[in-house]
Amino acid sequence: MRISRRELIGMATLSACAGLPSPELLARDREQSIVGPKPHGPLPSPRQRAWHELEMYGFLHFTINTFTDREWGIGDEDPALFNPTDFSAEQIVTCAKAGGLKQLILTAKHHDGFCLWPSRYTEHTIARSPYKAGKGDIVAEIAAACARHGLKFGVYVSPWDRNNPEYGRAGYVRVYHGQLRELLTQYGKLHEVWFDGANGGDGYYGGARETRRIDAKTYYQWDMIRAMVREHQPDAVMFADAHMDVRWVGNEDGIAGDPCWPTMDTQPYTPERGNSGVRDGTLWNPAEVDVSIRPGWFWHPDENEQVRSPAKLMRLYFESAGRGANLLLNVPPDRRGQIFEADAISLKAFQEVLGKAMSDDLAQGAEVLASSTFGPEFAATNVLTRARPWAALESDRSGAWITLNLPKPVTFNMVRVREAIEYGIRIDEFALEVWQDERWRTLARHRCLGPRRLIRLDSPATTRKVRLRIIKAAASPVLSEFGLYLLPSLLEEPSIDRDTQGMVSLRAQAPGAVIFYTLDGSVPTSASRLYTTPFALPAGGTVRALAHRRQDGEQSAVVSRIFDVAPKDWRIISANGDEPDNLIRGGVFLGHANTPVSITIDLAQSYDLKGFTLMPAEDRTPSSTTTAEVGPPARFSAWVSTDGRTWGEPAGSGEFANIAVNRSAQVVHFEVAHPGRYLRLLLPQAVGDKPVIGIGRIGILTHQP
Ligand code: FUL
Repeated sequence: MRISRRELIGMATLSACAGLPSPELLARDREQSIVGPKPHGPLPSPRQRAWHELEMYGFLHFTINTFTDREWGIGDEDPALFNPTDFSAEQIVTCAKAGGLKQLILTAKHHDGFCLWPSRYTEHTIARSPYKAGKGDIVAEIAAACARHGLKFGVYVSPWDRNNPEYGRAGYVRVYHGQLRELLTQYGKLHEVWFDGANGGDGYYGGARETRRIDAKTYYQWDMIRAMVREHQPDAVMFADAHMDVRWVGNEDGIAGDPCWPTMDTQPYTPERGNSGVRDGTLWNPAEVDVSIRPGWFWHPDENEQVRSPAKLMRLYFESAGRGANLLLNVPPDRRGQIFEADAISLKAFQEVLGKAMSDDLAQGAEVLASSTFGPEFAATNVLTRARPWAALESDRSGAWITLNLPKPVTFNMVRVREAIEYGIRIDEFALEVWQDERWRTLARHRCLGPRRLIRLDSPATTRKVRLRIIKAAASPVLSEFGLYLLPSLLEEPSIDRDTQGMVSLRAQAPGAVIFYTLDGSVPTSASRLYTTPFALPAGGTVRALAHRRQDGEQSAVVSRIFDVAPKDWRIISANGDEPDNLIRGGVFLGHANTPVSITIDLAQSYDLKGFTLMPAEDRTPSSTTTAEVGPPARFSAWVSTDGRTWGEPAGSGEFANIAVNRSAQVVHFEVAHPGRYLRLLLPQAVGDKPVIGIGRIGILTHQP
């Protein structure tokens, strides 16, 4: 069974394996800082500073999984399956660039072990695929296209290898180091090396088909890996859950904490601490937010209508990059080997709106006043010119302020402020204020200003004076940027929900918007049916909807949801755990401790069952139990019966890939449809061997495909 990234972190502090930055390194960084206020706390290395400037970049999840419709390959896949029909690194990189992505990280090797380059250390590579008759090298093609278009390039190279017969033994570590060296030396400059935390578990392992456990802290010899990366790619940051250059933000939903401190301490990593960072931590270890533009990491045809809209991408951007983290957005190539149209269009539209706003800094031309300045080189106007920062006197800490006095009233709805991080994280808490009706009005108040803070207002503010007031600080403020922008409005699409009785309700996300929808699969327009009240859809179907604002005629993207049969008349016949009805209603079902969960459901009538869906528990911290004890199920077996007594052979069995981290529904397709009225699921154990299995709602698949 897989030990997920979460469990791995719980078991071991990666500081020991990754190695902490040495005191010499920290001292050198300090020396490099220019004259001015004394730096405070840990400081970023030069490579980390360069990384912070990237702000937003892309992930390319592409491998055999793209062709097998899986999220995790087992490792037994035939390399012949890798056969993109029209691969185009040019198309991929130009789409990414049009979407504002400044770097691309490619899954050179995912957990199934298949290498997208002809590695000499294994036969399980692209050299044995039909792509370019075995002469292809996707890593080289993407690297070259990135270089052509001025994007930085990085590689994801999974430590866990479910194909390699030696995995778990010393032999594989040599293979892994060799593969890494090939990537570090053959493809030009790398700017990021991504080490996933999923380590060990079930796999093919050269035919052994068994479970192999490793001690992630010691097995891969992280000290050697670190030295190798530094030797060959000194400018590359290393990503790992904790204590490398860049930390994991703790979820795959695209959300950084507020605050999200770029510092950490040496305590064992937990996703919660990864999400918020540690204010007085001694390490500069900023968060990277990895999230996919679709529910899965790899391209799946049945997710083509679930691509995040420009408005949703904008929300993601503010909740990640806007809180000082970097956004790593996955745009997975499809089976042609290109970015799918819907993904490319959405990404581009998002970037166009953002780019348009950012091209006009409304603060330019302002007179800038401040509570104090450290000296002429640190003048307050530097927050507009940005060659050097503004610094207050060292005695001017809490209570310090900086004001933009605008020559004429300005209307804005977005503010961008940054601390000059080479001086450390100094500001604990700040407020943004505007001068209106002869007084200062507070628009926002946050902890941590940090490497980047983007404030998005619900509605635009018009004023001649904008002030940033430091409420609490560990050292005098040193700011590199203070800008005002007007982000064009982006109407968010409505949400579509269905209750257990099969009643569908649509909800607009913005006030004053109306909703139009269709049920026949066609694209809705403002001439489609107007939504007024919930409607019944118990047998399932496709709902497509958009929001429309009558005042300005603005329209949202179209959102689609495909529903299968609603659990209206279902009955849980048996389920060994608490709150069995939550399996139908949603919420959390907790199995009995240290016992496989067995669930039998009466579906009230017979269907041609093509598969089932299972939601990971929505609330993972029910009051009676802690997350340390509850985990989602790692595997399943499923049976279908016509009478609820005879069950025969399982209709399907397998693993729930990446369930420990991914919160979207697991979708399981049976190889062939099974007619029946009763569904039984057996869930033998939770990921990470946690004692209690926790799950949410269960659904069935009866529609095509
Ligand atoms: C996870 C992996 O297990 C997923 O497959 C994906 O690569 C994601 C970025 O990291 O932990």
